[in-house]
Amino acid sequence: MTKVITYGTFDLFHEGHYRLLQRAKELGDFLIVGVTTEGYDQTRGKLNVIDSLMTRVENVRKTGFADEIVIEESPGQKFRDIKKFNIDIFTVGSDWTGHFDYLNDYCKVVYLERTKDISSTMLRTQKKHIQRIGIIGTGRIAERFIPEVNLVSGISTQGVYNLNTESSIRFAEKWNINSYTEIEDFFDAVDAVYIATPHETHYQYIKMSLEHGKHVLCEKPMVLEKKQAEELFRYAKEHNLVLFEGIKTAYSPGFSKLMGIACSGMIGSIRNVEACFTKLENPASRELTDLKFGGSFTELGSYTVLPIIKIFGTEFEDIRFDSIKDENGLDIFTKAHFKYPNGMGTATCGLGVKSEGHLIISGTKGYIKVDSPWWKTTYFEVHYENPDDVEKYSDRFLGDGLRYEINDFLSMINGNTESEFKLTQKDSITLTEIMEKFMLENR
Ligand code: C2G
Repeated sequence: MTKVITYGTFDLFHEGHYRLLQRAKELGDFLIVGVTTEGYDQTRGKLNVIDSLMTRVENVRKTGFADEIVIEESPGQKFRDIKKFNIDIFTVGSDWTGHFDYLNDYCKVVYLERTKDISSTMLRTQKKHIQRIGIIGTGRIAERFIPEVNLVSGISTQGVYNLNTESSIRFAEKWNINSYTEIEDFFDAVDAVYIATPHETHYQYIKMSLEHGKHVLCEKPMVLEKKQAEELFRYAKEHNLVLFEGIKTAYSPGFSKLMGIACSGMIGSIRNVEACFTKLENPASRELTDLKFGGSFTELGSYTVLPIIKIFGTEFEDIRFDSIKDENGLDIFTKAHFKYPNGMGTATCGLGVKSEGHLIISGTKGYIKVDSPWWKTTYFEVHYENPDDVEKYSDRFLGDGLRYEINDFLSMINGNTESEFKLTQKDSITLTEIMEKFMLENR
């Protein structure tokens, strides 16, 4: 007898789950299905699980494919279950390809092709709120996006579009999603769009997506002209669509905690914020060869300006830039100096100069030092005059950290505005205004 085991959350049960269980059953004679507990999903960083464990188990049971259902409670359980139940085959969808190869030492590992299309008819009849998201762009950041979507329940990657059809097909094959050569077909197949193309193309793609009635999550910097940002937000509002700038730091749990502590009065009134982010880039990269839209500030400025405007607000009195440029006139190191009535801020970015990635928030009673990389906030300390007086805080930043913004984007689509304060439209418009000013002075 061939014994097969598979695991999953099986939240908002859909045809992807059904087809996976059906094919898992066909692999052998006896199928065991492990359904994750809320606690385990929390540990592994899966967000937004809606159905209770009982409902999820019941949905798996109703398919009739499972001969036995077990509960998955902890990391390491897969190995123990394989031994305990004498399993011959471990199987899971191809969105996990490679991830469970280590189990090959104990049984056969089979990745079954994930279901690419979750039909809207099925979702509508079952009143399920699963958003199908399409990706425009096939670069590095788009690569990081897909595994993170898989860790947010209620959203599914539908497919990819890129003007360069070849790279779109390659990308789609790698991630087992659909690729679309016609942008109209792409829009027909999705409810929401993630834009991960070069900066200067964002405006057109956002506009087109909104005009097709799609919610938009766009990589930073969202656009490069203030009037474009205002126009797009206005359009989105008038058409009840969500337009969302993806600055992952703003949505991460550690950064939210940091902002709460910084603005709680613990360090008194805040007078200075210094944020630095440098990344030594390959000289042949787009960031260092695109003389119009490349450079350190357009690439990293959204991150370093973020804590300054979150703490002091968008109404600064003055902003001034200092840059070191390469032989082509492109900024490889930039400092933006902010002046507020009662405070100062410095946002430092580098693509050709390396420095400590620090964030220091100074107040009238003490200061906060956030460990590098502060833009993936995990650990920070509150210091006072007495050097022995130190309070320590930490939080999680899992994987590439895009799951937090995806989760908040999804909540907003579902009508929950609770997380809107993390990066307001005013914040995004101000960030654009700053980018525009920098480009006017430096290009
Ligand atoms: N699945 C699929 N097609 C989809 C969506 C999901 O084939 N469109 C598969 C997944 O690959 C997985 C199963 O359905 O094998 C359950 O998916 P989820 O409920 O999302 O669970 P997941 O987070 O993938 O957990 O320990 C848990 C496992 O690691 C899998």
